Amino acid sequence: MLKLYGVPLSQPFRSVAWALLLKQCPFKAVVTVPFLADKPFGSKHESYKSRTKARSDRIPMLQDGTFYLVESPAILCYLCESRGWMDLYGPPGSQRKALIDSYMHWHHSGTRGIASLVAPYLIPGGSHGPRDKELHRAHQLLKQLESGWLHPDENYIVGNEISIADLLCYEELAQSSMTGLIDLADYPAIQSWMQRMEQQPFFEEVHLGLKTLGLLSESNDRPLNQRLQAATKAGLAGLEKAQAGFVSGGSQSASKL
Ligand SMILES: N[C@@H](CCC(=O)N[C@@H](CS)C(=O)NCC(=O)O)C(=O)O
Repeated sequence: MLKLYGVPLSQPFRSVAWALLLKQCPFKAVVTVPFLADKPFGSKHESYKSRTKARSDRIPMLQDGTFYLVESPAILCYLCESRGWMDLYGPPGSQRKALIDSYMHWHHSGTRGIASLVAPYLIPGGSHGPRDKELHRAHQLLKQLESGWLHPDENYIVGNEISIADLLCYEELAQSSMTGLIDLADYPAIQSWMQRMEQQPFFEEVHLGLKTLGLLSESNDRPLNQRLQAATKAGLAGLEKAQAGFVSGGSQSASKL
């Protein structure tokens, strides 16, 4: 069975997990907590790092047999190509695939930048004060999504079918909007597209962790580390619940959406 290392509160981890669920491809989520390098279990300890062969110590990481892969877009491309999930990507040489690739190259320096609003809450010792510079940058990026990547004639980032580009993009926006750190009221195209994403199978299960975490924009009596732990637990339960109905051994059979 495939293994996916990471935590459900990580945006790129959720993108990959959602793709696996959409395709009813069984996987085991292996809790690997970023920023906890000194913890021997369930964190980025030496055994995790040795598996990445020092290419990167970030999560998510996919394990497929003895093969290990980091970087969520590369993981998603690998899964689509190795399992024949061409509806989520696009046949080699196709313009659909080229446009999805185009978004994914932009994603790292684009939408991913919005994560800087949430990161301080998830990093031990991070400061939670106003983040005007990050907010300004986030709105610049949102404008590029609103009037650029989200084409008015298309339901998704590329065409009228969901792709791995949408999964990557959605998770970055969900991280900030579901925690109340950004207001999307001025972005109608983004809002409509997000609503379409929220109609996709397994939306609830994939976002149980984020929903359990709740608003970061408001004060909360519960210590943040307790909330993060509860959210991680709920997120993992969501992924298990989603897989409970899978037919065993269905990893290679690409179910169509
Ligand atoms: N470009 C990578 C980004 C991965 C990433 O930033 N992961 C974060 C958690 S969401 C992480 O591992 N941070 C810990 C660190 O940088 O040490 C991807 O798309 O997979």
